[in-house]
Amino acid sequence: MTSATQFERQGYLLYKEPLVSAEVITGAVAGMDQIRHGVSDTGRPPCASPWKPGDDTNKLCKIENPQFASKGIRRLLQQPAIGETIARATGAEMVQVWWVQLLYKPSTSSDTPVTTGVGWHLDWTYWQGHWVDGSELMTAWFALSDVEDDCGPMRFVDGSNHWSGLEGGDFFAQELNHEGFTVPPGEQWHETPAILPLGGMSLHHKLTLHGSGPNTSGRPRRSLAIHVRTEKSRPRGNVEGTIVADDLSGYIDDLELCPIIYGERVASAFERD
Ligand SMILES: O=C(O)CCC(=O)C(=O)O
Repeated sequence: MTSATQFERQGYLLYKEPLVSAEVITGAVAGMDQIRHGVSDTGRPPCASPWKPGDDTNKLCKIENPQFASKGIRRLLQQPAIGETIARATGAEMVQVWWVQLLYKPSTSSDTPVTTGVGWHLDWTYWQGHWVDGSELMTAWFALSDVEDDCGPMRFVDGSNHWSGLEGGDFFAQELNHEGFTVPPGEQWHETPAILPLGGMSLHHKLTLHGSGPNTSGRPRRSLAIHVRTEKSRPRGNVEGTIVADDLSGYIDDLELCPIIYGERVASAFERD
């Protein structure tokens, strides 16, 4: 089965071999640490974020668009292997990064209340106000630490990208409880944890249900969620009524911050609806 067929069927793929050099990874990890301490080496801060330097270090640290503030993270995003891998999985002619989230999940003790979980959700819930319906959008989740089963890996629900009518879900929910979701007749809820080495990557579809539990490994779980699109996507012109504060498709004309990592710029994908 080709990677494209598998991605289409199950809604995610796991790449268990490091995709980029150790030097590039080290630079991105250093960038992540700087940003968590409020330091930028580009003269520009990241976007407004749920977690800011000085906030509780026991909570999930989620910082929006860290590549604005770190050359090391920008360098990682520009690695051709990432774009080529996504193009193989999707058949895309163009792959562009349009938003990035830095995710640092600290280790917590198993007997304290969970503050680092990510509730079941599908990304489209958060993106639909910013991209026209049918836009081809996905997330490459790049591991900046080894992610074992006790690190609170992301968990994907196999084939849920084909389940119609799924609604709700909450990234910030702390319980991985799926009672609120209706499994369609003939389907089963089967979860796969994204166990990855440092430098590995998962790729998931905008409609694939995913979430993650606490990290009890004694080591931080580090990653970048790199949100990408293909030429089969178009930004909406109007973000009124959306459920997130920032304009998620608002930076795509800045190719330094939102690099095209495979193929050439396709003009129609930049026309606002
Ligand atoms: O890192 C996690 O556990 C969840 C990340 C996520 O929801 C995403 O990358 O879309």
